[in-house]
Amino acid sequence: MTKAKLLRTHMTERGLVHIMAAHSPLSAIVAEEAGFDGLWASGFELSALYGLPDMSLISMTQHLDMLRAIAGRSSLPIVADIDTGYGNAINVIHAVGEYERAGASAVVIEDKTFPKVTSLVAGGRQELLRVEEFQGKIEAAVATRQDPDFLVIARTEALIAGLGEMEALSRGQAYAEAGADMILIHSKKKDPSEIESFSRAWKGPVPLAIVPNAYPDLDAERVKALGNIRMMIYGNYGIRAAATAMQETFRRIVADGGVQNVHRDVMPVEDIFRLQDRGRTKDAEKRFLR
Ligand code: SPV
Ligand code: MG
Repeated sequence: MTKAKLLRTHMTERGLVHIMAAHSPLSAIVAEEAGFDGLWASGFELSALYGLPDMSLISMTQHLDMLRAIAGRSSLPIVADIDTGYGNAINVIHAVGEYERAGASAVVIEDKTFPKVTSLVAGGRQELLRVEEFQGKIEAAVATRQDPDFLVIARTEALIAGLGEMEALSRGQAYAEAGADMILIHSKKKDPSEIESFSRAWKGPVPLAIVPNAYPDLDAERVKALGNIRMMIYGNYGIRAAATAMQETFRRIVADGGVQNVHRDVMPVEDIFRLQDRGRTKDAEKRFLR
């Protein structure tokens, strides 16, 4: 069974899948060990890793390199965040081919203009494409995939752009008609009311995906009660957790004048060896180094 088929099966059987953001193979391995159903190859996380804002500054090649490296070290299905698809429908055709070959099981394409501005930043410039143009991009993605189980997920930023629920619903419907397998509805409201209202009003033919970054109170139990959300993406928690841990540890080392205290609170290096799959190279050394 392909990973894409597995992801679809899990959504059907479990009702809801939990997808963790990753910005590196190490974060992906940690997510897999924690028990997530899949990985989100996040544009925000990779941008932050480079110390850059999430504004189409990271190239497709950089993102693909990350995804390929993750696919080589994790057995989880990967949902690729390809932003706007790197341009028009022609760019989408190229991107979908590359991402599927690199090991992605799904792509999420958002209906903003290229270059985009990250969704959650206050006062961000949020411009949406014409519906017909974005439908063309979805149709191009669907026509390009090789594996029929590879998911094409259309993300509408209508709520992010302040265009209201009616616009978000009609865009979602139009994208489903263009062949999207799911609609990702995003919101930057600090409470889940917009998402709950959209989800109740959604009568489209495909299920929904959400990214509860701005509205953390919407947990899995509440999501399941809404009925039509099948995917929860924890969009920036990998990089935020990593940055929190590094900030605290680095400050303590400076304050303490050494690592004499923090060493007890960070992962032992033996655990890093395990995450690096050191055992495999050890075996290979024994077998092949003469
Ligand atoms: C990402 O993780 O890159 C996302 C989610 O797209 S968000 O940053 O909340 O828009
Ligand atoms: Mg993104």
